[in-house]
Amino acid sequence: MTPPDESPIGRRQVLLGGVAAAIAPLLPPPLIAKEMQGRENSLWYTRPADEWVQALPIGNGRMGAMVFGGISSERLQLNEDSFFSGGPYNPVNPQAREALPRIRELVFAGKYAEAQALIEASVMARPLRQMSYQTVGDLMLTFPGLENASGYVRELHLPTATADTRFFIDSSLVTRTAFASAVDQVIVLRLAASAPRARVNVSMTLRTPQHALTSVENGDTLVMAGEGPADQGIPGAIRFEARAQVIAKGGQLRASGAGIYAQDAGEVLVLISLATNYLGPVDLGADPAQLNRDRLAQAARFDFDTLLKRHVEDFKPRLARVELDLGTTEAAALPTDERIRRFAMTSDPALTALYFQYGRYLLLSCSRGNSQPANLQGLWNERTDPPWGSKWTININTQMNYWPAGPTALFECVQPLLRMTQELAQSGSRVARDMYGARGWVAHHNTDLWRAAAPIDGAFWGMWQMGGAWLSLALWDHWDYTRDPAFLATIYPLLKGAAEFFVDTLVEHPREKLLVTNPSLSPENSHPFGSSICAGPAMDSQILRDLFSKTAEAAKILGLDAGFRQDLAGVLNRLPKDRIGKAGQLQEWMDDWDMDAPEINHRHISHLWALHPSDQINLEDTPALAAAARRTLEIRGDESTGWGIAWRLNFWARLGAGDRAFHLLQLLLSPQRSYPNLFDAHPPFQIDGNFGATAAIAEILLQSHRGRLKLLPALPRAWASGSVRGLRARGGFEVDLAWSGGVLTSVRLVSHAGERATLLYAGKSMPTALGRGERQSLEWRDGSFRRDRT
Ligand code: FUC
Repeated sequence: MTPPDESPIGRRQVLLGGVAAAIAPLLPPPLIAKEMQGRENSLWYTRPADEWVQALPIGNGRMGAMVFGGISSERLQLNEDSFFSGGPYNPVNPQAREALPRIRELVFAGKYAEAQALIEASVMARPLRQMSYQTVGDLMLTFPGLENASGYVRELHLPTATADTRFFIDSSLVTRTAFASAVDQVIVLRLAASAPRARVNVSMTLRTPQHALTSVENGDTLVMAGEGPADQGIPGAIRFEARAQVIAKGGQLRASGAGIYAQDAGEVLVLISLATNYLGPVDLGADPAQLNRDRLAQAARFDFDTLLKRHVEDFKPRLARVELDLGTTEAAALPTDERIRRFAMTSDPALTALYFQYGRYLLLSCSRGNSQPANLQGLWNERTDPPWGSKWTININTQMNYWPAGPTALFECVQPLLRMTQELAQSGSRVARDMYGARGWVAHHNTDLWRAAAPIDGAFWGMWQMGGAWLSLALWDHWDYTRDPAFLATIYPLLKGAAEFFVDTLVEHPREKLLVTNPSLSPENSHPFGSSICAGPAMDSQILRDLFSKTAEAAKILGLDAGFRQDLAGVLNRLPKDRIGKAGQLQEWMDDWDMDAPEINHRHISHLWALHPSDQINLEDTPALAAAARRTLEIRGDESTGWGIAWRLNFWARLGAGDRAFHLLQLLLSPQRSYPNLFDAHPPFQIDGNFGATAAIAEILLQSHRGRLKLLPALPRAWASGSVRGLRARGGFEVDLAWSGGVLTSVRLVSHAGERATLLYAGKSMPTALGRGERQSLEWRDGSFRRDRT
């Protein structure tokens, strides 16, 4: 699988050396295949990007760029993830507290539309909408005289996280390489050309739709400084700066107006730094110009090769923690956009493996260190008014973004999610106190850079209190993969505060005498009575079951809060259980309304939360509920938005239905649902589908719950033979699997936490009791697990 020399330069020489490369566009597909060997881990194309969703994303967690790969012009669309509209604000609606008792009465009396109207009038956040993520702008380059290119290829090589553009002008090879370095905190762009021309002529400018000024400093640095926009009546408080330093080997640099022109340079290196004044939700004390100056001064000490080497050494081992081989076919030799077009009609298992690694690449590129967590578009957004504000929707989307982190060993990506949840717990405690008169903290269905936590958009969507609870459980799940005691101690206050809010606000259902949320809703779905507003939807009780039990478990492990554990046990017993309705389905609401709901194929399937991401419903322990979940999935249908399909994929994997999961993968990996750059289309673009499907591919191969490690639990027939190395299982396990002819052949296990587990495959089980750091290899032969003979 590994090409001889993985540096972009080395691969370029292998791939494009000689005359064959120059005539690559003229070659028939089999010869192109030969030409493209070593591209297994690349997205690549034979044309520049015309549109944003064809451009290739690079990112270092905090800064990102979309690389268009043009010939006579190039565009790098730039993002910095703390650039949002507005500024610090408090969205609390103080009327809520007084209105809530009446709203609860209306809900229990079945007057849902009236309840919704009262929520609209007295509970919704002020302002009603949140702030949105902004583009910084573009670095624009024009190359006079570059015409009649041949042998054009642009490529995103995942292991090295580099975007390369290469083509010939006459017999001179023009190369452009871009990457976003996390170690050196700069975006690097190198422009070069080989003999006989071997000269680079380029003019460069920065442009933006924002309110900003552009200038040139020292004759070699483009500077663009400005302010973020006001939004919903909240003044713009972000100050941002983009700085691009041009370092030319030979030739001349000339500045004119707000542009820099490099003439007859042997090579041009552009170092880009982006920064804002944002330090935290209420701290705007950073100096973006100083940050940029310092970072550029640091980075400019290194030449291109050193910057690249430092970047690759940082990125490559992280991506390499997991390897997936699902086999390869001729289709793998085609450009990526062509493979997407054919995926449903041809066998191309390698595209699934590429999609999987791309999902991991994207998460590593948009969520690391001090960055913001992956937002609705990860890190990449070219607009000032992106769909849904490109913020954090926490009734599924943000949590889905982090589903691959545990199973595919991207632990560092969780750090920004932890920080956001900690900040939300602060702002959410004000919402809990001032709107509900409750302890703890609460966040509704969205948040933004300012960590707004009150209900937004309208009662129909926003009146749902489980966002913070679900985020806390996502962090618990991360602990479950790593079993790091320090991490558990860090997240315990979040779990506890989330649980306290519900201990204080759950109310007794007058008919059922059970404790329920009220007012609430089953995310974004209307019940038959003209509203989404209800009491105790199934999802809420499911989330609360996990929240209370995991909080109690964490307290027990940490030896804390014995009294609170008692309180939790008391409320846990009084939550409504999951119910099976008249169509054999799992009920979405306390009453059996599902079959009369107006949108029976709704994209959200919130009440299957217990099946995934939770394990409350599973094939082994709750077969009747699992059958009801299956019935619900049949009724809802397969067609949905990108993330809707990705969630369905995970559900079917949990139900052990590999071929059905594969069918959903075919729906997702089609031109309707995946753009040429493999971004998930939820028109326009939303990254959760990428991440949800990446997690589902892992889920098809390995599931881990309650000490059970299920090997190949949902293997589709289309993946007859293959192997995976480095997947993670809950309990701190690392798992390698190989299979052939649809049957497991071997499993290797490393225990990082010394937990016990039982391996399950084809109806057989095998207990393991490895100590911390111990390994075990087993073969599967003649229908049984056997000790490896090697
Ligand atoms: C939820 C979904 C929409 C979209 C938005 C960002 O509201 O229902 O489909 O994903 O989040």
